[in-house]
Amino acid sequence: MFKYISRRSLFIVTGILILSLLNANLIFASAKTSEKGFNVLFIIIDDLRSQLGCYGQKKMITPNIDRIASEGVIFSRSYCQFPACGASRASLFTGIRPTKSRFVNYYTYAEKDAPNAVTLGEHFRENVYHTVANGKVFHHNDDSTQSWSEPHYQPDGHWRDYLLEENIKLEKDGSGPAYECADVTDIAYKDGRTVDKSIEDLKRLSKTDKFFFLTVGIVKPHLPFNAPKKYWEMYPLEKIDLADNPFLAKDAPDSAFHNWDELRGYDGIPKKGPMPDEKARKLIQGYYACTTYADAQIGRLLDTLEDLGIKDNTAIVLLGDHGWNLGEQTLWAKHCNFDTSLRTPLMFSVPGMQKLFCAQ
Ligand SMILES: [Ca+2]
Repeated sequence: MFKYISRRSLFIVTGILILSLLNANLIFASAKTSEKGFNVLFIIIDDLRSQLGCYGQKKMITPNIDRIASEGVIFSRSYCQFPACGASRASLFTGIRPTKSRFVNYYTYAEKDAPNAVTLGEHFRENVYHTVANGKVFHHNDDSTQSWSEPHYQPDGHWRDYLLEENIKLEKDGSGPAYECADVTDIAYKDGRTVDKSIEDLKRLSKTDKFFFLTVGIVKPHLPFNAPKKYWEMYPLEKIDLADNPFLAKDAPDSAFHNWDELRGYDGIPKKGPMPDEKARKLIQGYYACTTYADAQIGRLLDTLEDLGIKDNTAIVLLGDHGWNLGEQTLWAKHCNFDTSLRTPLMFSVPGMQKLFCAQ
């Protein structure tokens, strides 16, 4: 049985991870031959809600994330510091809070807003770890590159990653759709290739004499909700439930709400007014499909740890950068201070960690 631990903020992730390693005298392990050390596989997922089986909800199919949770510690109330990619990640990886002038939007560069901060990756690198970043880790690939022992890997292709010709044309003409269902393999989309690269890294790094800190940034379920057809088919449209609170929160100020501009810009989305129910249902289906696609990629990483025989000396951390609204409080996207936007999963699976965090 996994344990639930409540925490109020993702801000503490950096501190918890580093302190737990220090407490176990792991940071100072000089080489992989030390019995006290272990590798770290750090998985960060874009825009991931806490609507997972391991959080007691059954709407999305995520057996691999649930697998990590079942073997470790799950944080039942973890919240991001800022509900947008760049600012949240900059705060997370520097361990520094946002202010009115620091870490203020999705486009934040950690190294510009906090030039003297030691990043999490940098700290590992300075303490005998080999550090690697694949996919979306910081919001910008060229942010805080001193964190990594080798160049940051990003798969080729446009970030919106359409595969269907009609959608590529729409994107060239202005803006593509908010979702895509293509009958393709997992590696046709970028996250599959990020994980391919990460699997090769695991094979390579498992043979070296240094521990590794491997960060893998999975972009889905970020918009647009593009995923292979087989994941869409796991969620029949007629069984998709709409949000049960699609109304303004009582007594909340106007500033609590926004016009979900991130989503409005996509083809086929109304430019103003509420989301039609059928479109809402399709978007929720797409978000779920993308989450299960992301989960399947994580499963490939977990299987590789087992195949290589390094699971027992590898700590796994999984978290999202913030949540996402699927029609709750009239809202879509993030960028608000409601629970659905600020809350995001956080879990650790570390050899021996239950002794560190949980009193049985
Ligand atoms: Ca994000």
